[in-house]
Amino acid sequence: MKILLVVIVALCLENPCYSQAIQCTHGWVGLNTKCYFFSNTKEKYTDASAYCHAFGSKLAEPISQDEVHFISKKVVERGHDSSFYIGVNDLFLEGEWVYAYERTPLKIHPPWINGHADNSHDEDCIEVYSGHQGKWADIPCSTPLYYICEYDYDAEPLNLGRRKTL
Ligand SMILES: [Ca+2]
Ligand SMILES: [Ca+2]
Repeated sequence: MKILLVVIVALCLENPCYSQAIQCTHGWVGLNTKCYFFSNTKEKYTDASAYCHAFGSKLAEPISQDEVHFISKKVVERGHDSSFYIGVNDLFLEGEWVYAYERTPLKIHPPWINGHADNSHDEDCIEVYSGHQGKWADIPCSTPLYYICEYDYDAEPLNLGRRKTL
């Protein structure tokens, strides 16, 4: 038993230990139990959301600072002037930012570029913007942007047909 443990530790030192890592679909990147897709095409918000759903995922709904930082870091890596949608909006009640799928208030403090959302042109969606260290701004939902999908490896599959009647 002791020898086995030593071997496992040795393998983990030699290569990153993947025993806890999750297997994401090719082209997706993982953080903890979630897998993320950063799109290469731009869509308006509703179409971006539909694309995520088509892949059994949803627009990213960061629920921890870890996830907020991870998303920001990846967006910054994409380079200058890249903006991405996530699944956060205040479409239903101005100034009340909620997760689009979960329909619950934000569990994190939004990293607004200017400290707050300004709703300057009826802006009810979020852009995560590479030009400001991946911080957030509110933006009209009709703007074509890149988008970030996520699925949780450990969670139940998304119930994307829940609005239909049986
Ligand atoms: Ca708004
Ligand atoms: Ca704004």
